[in-house]
Amino acid sequence: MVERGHKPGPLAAPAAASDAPTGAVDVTSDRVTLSLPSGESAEILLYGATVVSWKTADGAEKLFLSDKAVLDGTKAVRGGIPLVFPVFGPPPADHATSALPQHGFARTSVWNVLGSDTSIPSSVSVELGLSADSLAPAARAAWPHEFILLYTVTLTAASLGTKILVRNTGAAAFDFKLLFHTYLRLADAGAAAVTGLNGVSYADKVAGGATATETRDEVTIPGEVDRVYRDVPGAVVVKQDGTPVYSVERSGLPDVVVWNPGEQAAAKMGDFGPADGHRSMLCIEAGAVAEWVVIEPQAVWEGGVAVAAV
Ligand code: TA6
Repeated sequence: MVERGHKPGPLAAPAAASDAPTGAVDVTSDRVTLSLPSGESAEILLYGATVVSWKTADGAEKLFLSDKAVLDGTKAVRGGIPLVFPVFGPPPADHATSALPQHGFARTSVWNVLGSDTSIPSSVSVELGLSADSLAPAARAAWPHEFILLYTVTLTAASLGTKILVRNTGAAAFDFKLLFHTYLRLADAGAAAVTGLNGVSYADKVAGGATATETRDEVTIPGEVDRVYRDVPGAVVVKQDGTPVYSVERSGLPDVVVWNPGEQAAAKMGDFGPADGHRSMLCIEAGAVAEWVVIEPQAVWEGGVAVAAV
């Protein structure tokens, strides 16, 4: 079982292989900060294991965080990288997740710091854990499965990696969906495009879930977009004004959700700001969401994504 450490202390860094300066991991009561000697940093709240900041060496913030985001642990964070598990979207009434809130409990549970790695200068990582016995009673009652989630966030000079391992520690199989709900920061979503989706079938949630096949090399964001692309074959690249700015590479995660609320849906969210914030973000969400993943007792499942700022 993953121990619940209410007040994690500083973590001992393993000895460096050379005298080169290594990255640092700073743990406080509510968050973990990763930083590299070259200037990059990332911040992860223990609430939801939500990555709320990722900065490149020049100090540029790469994630969108709403200026109305609630960060006190009373509501899922609007922005950064919320973790969606074990259900994506509103739970189906006829599924074992039916009593859970939209997108499940991972993003609203308090995670534990399990360890960190600063052994090489060019990379720093932290591992967070969540298990059935550390869930809030309401979530435990709503979804009574035995599990462990191990979540590793890795910062390098060029990328932010997020990798998750799910282990079924119980005696019965269960099924789940999982997704990294990554809010990328953009200069102007209206002049952005997403490549890597041509020929891929998708469900269009704005059109009531209608399915179709993408025919464009460059998917643009003229307003509200909410599409679940299924079995995306390779990397997805986000362009700003024709220039690639992010490359998203996945392993073990077949699907990609492209979401921007547009002006009207953004205005309906009490925690979304500023008013024109939808223009500064685009969610490119890597996940396993088109189908339920079945995990047998004691089995392990892994998925990960690396976002490179290019
Ligand atoms: O992943 C896209 C999506 O499921 C959208 O349909 C949208 O409503 C969004 O997530 C945000 O969900 P939230 O529960 O965070 O308001």
